[in-house]
Amino acid sequence: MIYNSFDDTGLFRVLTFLKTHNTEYLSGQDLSDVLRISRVAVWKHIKKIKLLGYTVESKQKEGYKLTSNSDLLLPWEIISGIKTKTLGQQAYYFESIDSTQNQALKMANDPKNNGTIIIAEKQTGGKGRSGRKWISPKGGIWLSIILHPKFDISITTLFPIASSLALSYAIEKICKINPELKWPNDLTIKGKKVAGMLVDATFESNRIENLVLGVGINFKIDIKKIEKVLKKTPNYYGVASLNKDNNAVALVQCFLLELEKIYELLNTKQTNKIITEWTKRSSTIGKNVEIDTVNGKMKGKATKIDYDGGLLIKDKGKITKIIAGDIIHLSK
Ligand code: BT5
Repeated sequence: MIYNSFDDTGLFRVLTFLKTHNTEYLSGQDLSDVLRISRVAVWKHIKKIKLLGYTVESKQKEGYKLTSNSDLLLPWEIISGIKTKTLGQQAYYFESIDSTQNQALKMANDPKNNGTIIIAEKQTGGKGRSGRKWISPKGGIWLSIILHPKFDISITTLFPIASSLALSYAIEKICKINPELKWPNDLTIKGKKVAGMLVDATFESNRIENLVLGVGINFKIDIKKIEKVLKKTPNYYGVASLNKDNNAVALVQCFLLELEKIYELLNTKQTNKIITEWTKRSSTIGKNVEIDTVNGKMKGKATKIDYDGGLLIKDKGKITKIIAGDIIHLSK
């Protein structure tokens, strides 16, 4: 099933009415009269609203009352009260999809979709970087964001780094956990991966036409189950989950707001702040690392990130800049 944040469906109208009258019981007949839908339709919508995780109490002869909200990242919940100007102002939610990234890529060119987000409860073909797989069961936050950026093509590689910083701000604020940032764009807790990012960019002559940012957050997932499946996969180094009684909607809203602020810094060329703040939270800088690049493996000490997010590695006095690749943290 697919839901969006803008169609005025019967289900949405019933839910909104229940929400705005949640101190009283509303009879099926009243709902049917006010919303001009049949009583059978009212009953069907209430059944679905319950399946979506809302608690609706029903009392014989009195009717229905909404007593608690859903934990799901439903599009109308995301956009309600969100403080962003563009990001997440339009949202789509899939109960199941192959990959939110694939879906977003299909929609990315349309100017109307700048800032649109695609969220899924679970993905059957979640994608990592370089053709790898991303395990995405129910309980995680799997989303893609479409962007039509103004910033220069030369800092495209800084964008995923900036996005991981935005997510760490949001996790700090909402979950009261301080994740670390592993180059290029992973978030970790105690050295294990709690979130990953993926960027697909489309270029037109010398400008970025659109970017699709895919974000996978292990919000409330069974770590052991996933670790078993992943043990032998490339770039695996353990799985962490936020696993607390946090509010997923609040986390996504906060992330979108932080991302919008950081995106504005990129658009106005204020990249120093991004680099400084990323470095403060980085578990990579200062470590001896091994890097797997397209040109083979190399070792060295990670000294800093450059203006475009490239990692500077020092080995026997020689500095090499790595733009893309996977790193393994060795000792300090
Ligand atoms: C990433 O790739 O970290 C990018 C992950 C992006 C996922 C989001 S979910 C929403 C959107 N739609 C998509 O289809 N994708 C994006 P990479 O750095 O290549 O890491 C992939 C590696 O991480 C795998 O080879 C596994 O070893 C490991 N892995 C897979 N699933 C994981 C999970 N849920 N938690 C931790 N590690 C995982």
